[in-house]
Amino acid sequence: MEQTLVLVKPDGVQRGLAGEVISRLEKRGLKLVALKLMQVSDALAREHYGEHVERPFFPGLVSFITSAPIVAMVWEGENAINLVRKTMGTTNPVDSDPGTIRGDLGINIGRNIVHGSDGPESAPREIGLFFRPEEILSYERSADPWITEP
Ligand code: DAT
Ligand code: MG
Repeated sequence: MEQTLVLVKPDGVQRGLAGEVISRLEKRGLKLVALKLMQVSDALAREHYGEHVERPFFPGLVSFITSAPIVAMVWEGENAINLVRKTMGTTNPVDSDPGTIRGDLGINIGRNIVHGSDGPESAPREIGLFFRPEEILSYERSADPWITEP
């Protein structure tokens, strides 16, 4: 089953929106399989956002993501990567549709509340940066057959 990394970024935690993000993904039908509150180190931030190292916003991005605790999670489900991205909304909240996390809760690209892996290559790479394999659980929910046709 597909898995994806989701981060509630420092702005989301500071604004008390971690529960809101979790709630929206739960209600969507995705399954939470790993979760921790953590402080991101400079090294982890640079590795996680490595694709953006040449961009002008990179230093600000690293200092922001390391500035306060985040909630890191792995969510699982059919098409989990794409579903999380759609539920998050576009990168810039100014363009995000109402009904999405960023479209309902944000107004600024540098304070867009949430991170979600963007594809089948980045998801396992990012999950591996934030979680050891034994921290990711496998379990049944009684609602599963009511969410996904068996
Ligand atoms: P996403 O988080 O939607 O996957 P991304 O991977 O392109 O977006 O960028 C990572 C983060 O960097 C993004 O959530 C916010 C920040 N960012 C992206 N583009 C930016 C820009 N033009 N100015 C400032 N921050 C930006
Ligand atoms: Mg991205």
